Order: sequence, then C-alpha cells, then structure tokens
Amino acid sequence: MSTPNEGDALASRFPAAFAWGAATSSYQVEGSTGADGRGKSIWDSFVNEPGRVVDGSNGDTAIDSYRNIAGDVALIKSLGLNSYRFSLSWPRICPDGDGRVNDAGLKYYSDLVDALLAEGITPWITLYHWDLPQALEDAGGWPERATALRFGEFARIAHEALGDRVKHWITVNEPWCSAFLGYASGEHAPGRREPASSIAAAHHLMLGHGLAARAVKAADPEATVSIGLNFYPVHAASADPGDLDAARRVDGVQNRWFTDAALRGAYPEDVVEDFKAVTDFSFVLEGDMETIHAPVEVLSVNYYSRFNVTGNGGATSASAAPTGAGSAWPANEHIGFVPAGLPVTDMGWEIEPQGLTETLKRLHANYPEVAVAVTENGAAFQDKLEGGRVHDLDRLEYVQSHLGACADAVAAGVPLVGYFAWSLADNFEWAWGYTKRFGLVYVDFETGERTVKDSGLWYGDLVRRARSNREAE
Ligand code: IFM
Repeated sequence: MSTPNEGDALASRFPAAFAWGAATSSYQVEGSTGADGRGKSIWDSFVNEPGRVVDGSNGDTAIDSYRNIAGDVALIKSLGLNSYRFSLSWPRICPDGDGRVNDAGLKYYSDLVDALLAEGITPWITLYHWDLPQALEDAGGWPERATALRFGEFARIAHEALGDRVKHWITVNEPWCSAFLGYASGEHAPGRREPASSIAAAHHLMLGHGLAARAVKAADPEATVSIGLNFYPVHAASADPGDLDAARRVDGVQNRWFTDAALRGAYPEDVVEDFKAVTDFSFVLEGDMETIHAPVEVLSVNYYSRFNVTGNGGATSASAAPTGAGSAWPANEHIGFVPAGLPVTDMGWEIEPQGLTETLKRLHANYPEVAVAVTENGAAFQDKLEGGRVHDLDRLEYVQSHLGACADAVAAGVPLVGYFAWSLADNFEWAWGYTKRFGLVYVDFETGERTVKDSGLWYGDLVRRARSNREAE
C-alpha cells in the first residue's frame, strides 16, 4: 500500500482533465429482468440452460441497480469519482430488438443520467454489453446482417433520448467475447458452437459498431465515440516456429482484427488467410468496411492479463471455461495457452501490469490519431467481509500497479484520457455467476448491502488527490 506522499506522486502523474471512473454493465448489475416491459435477452435464456452458469445463478436480481439509482450514485460520489461507465440493456429499451420503444426502460437510463449529472459525474454509455434481445437471436443473432442494422437503429433511439446530456458513447464492448465465446466456444450466450457463424458474428458486430458510431455522430458531431476492445499482449511460449506462429495468430484475432477494421477499414490480411479455412467471407458486402471505418475519437481499452501461447495446444479459451465449452479460436484449434509462471487472480489470469503500458504504447504507435481510455481494469479475488471491512490487499496492489502502468504510458506520450476500474461493485460474472468478485465495493448477494473494500478506499483516496491537486493548480 502507498504512503500519502506516494499517493500524491502517483496522482500527479495523470493529466488534469482525466475521467476517473468505475464501470458496470446492465445484465451484470441491474436485476429486475421482468420489470416495466423489459424484453428478454439472450442471457435470460442462457442462464436457464442447465450447466451454463457454474453456480446455477442468473441476473434476475443481480445487485438490484435498476431499483437503486440513488444508492449507486451515492456510492460513486462517495468514492470521489467524476465518471461512471454503464451499459444500456437493449431489450429494456427495445423489447423485441426492433423500433418499438419501451418508454419505461428509457426512463430508467434517463433518470440515472440525471442523477449522475446532478452529482457532477460524467456518464459514459456503452450501447452493447452482450445482452442481445432474444427476439433477434431467434431471427439468427449476430451471424445475421439484420442484427447489425437493428443495432444501428437502437443507437439512434438511445442517442435521441439521452444524447442531450450524454457525450461519451462506446458502441460495442469486447466484440471478441460476443462473437467467439458466444458463437464459437459456447461459453457465453447464446451458447452456439459454430466456427463459421462466429466469424460472421464478429463482422456484424463491427458493422453494428460502424452504424452505431455514424448514428451518434450524425445526431451530435461533438459526441465522443469509442469502441471497447479487450487487449492482451501475446507472447510465444518458446522460439519454436509453431509457437511464434501461434502468437501471431492469437495477436491477430484478439488485438489486430478489431482495431484494424475500426481504425484502418480493413481486416488484417494474415488473419483473413487463417480464417479462410472455415469461412468464405461471403457475408462481407461492398461498402461494409467503409461503414465500419467510422469516426472514432477514443479507443476504449479493457485490460486484465497477458497471453503466453503455444502452437501445440488444443485449449478452449484462455479464461478456462467453467462449463466444458468448445474452442473459442476458429481455424486455430491447435493453439494453446500456457502459464508463464506469474502470479494469478482468482480467474487464473496472470498479472502483468507492464503489459498494460506495452498495450497502450503499441496502440498509440499504431493508431496515433485516437486518444485512449482504460475502460476496464481489475481483478477477481476471494474477498472476506470481516468486522465491516474487506482487506483486499491483493486487489489494491493490482489496481495500484496498473495505475502505475497507466502513468508510465502517459509519461511515454500516450494520450490517455481516463481510467475505469472494473468493477464498481461485485456482480454477476457471466458463466461464473456470483463466484467471482471484481468490485471495489463488496456486495452481500443475499441482502444487497454494499461495503467499500480497502481497494475502493485506496482508489477513492488517489482520485481525490489527483482531482484536488489539479483543481489547486
Ligand atoms: O465482467 C467482465 C465484463 O463484463 C467484460 N470484461 C471482462 C469482465 C471480467 O471478466
């Protein structure tokens, strides 16, 4: 843990205008899945399939954020944060995924935005964080082009309702997960294992990104548009040519596929060649890449860990699927993920803060035209609530070291505009249910009671130092 002077030193390494925040997503925190006309999402269906979620739980209640705007906003304020990133539940706003709008769903987000702004907290909205309306999945889901078109329409509807007050828009969050965990390995909703469809899904998620980005920009040229991607530094397990090729392939699908499409308007040629083993790309139509290459001001970076890969694997995904899933790597089933011997979080993810510096510097070198924000960073650990406190030194050190890594990137000239801890509070961790806690705030999943963990107290203290140093300047 840092001394006050060390805290000041770290705080002073960040730019004056900086988004200090925490992040959540709709299905993970809202609950009230049957309330006020909300439609069903693919996660509502998936969690009811036996064996899909490790503890058999679901998001029906989650941490009850839908009914607790005042409590959540007070918590964010108590941490001293000036920004909050949350996602819109598409089926809460458009129950059938089409143009029919549920005003009660929109009102929830409008009220949340008003409550945040009243406390001086800037909302950063994510339009899609994995809860696709079930009606659209019934019509084929992301492998179908129509889903991307519907998403563009949804972005317009959401912006029309909230764009007068919200200036930061993230289109899709971690399309790698939606496409490859959702449609290739089946670890995530909708749980399909169709390698070719997963690549079509990846393309349509990017097309949806382009359409949404353009819808937001058309309505408000001053809006800041972003896409949220999960990046990993990829290392070859050895100098063996097979391992080196595996590193190229994993880096290509995980890191370059999405950035090159969004910021260059083209998929990386080597990855296209690899994917030709399973698809003919007939779903890429003329003009799609131009649409995808939409104006983006900020690249949203979600960073948790690094990969060490071999060409002699057969691993499913790097996140060690809890429920016996298939491969998340179409055309690359021979690759595998091997430990590099670093300390790990409760997810089994290796901890490497300098990988974040490396990632930010690489992105800035390759795409100097965009600013970057760290929109997710955090760690799951087994927490214990004892005597009203959670002494989560492991998480505190994780956040501290990764903020140090961010400051190193800033010192190297990276235009970093924000940092959002994942997550504001413990919540529903997808196929891991409630067994993994990522929050700065501990949640008693029985009562909903919130307790700020030591990591949250430390982060709040750092943010206050950073903000007050700058305000005093
Ligand atoms: O909880 C998830 C979040 O929804 C997306 N990014 C990774 C987090 C931790 O797994």
